[in-house]
Amino acid sequence: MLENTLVLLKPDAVKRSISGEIIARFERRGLTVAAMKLMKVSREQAKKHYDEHREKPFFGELVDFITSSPVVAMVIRGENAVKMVRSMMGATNPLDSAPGTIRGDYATEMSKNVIHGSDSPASAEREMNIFFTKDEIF
Ligand code: DGI
Repeated sequence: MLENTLVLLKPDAVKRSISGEIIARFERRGLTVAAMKLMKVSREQAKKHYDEHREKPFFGELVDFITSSPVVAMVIRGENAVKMVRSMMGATNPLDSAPGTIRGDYATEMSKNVIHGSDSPASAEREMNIFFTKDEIF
């Protein structure tokens, strides 16, 4: 099924200038960029985005990090894009993410794990609305 998913290249990825390499991986795979912008995430957006983690001890750290410097926000589109992006990202903890995945190739720390991708079509819909207006998605 043709799907859209929300991807954030987190502040660590932008600072390390690896955004282009990561975008190229999605494009090579056959996924397309349907929306993209470099943006500073507001605390309000960050809290909404990470709402499911509101009660976790690391919630404050998550919000501080994602708002610390600009991210590349994207909508990635393709057949089963949600699942495909998740498999290309690799496990949340870089210690468990396989080489060949984005985190497995670029990340060493859980708190600086390079990328976010929506975990279900419902999350994708909710998260796209936090970062994009309808007319920014092509
Ligand atoms: O969808 P993911 O990013 O793979 O994972 P998630 O939605 O469970 O968690 C969101 C982010 O929160 C994750 O990318 C890194 C951070 N995180 C998750 N679990 C922990 C964590 N950070 C710390 N410090 N400790 C955790 O247990």
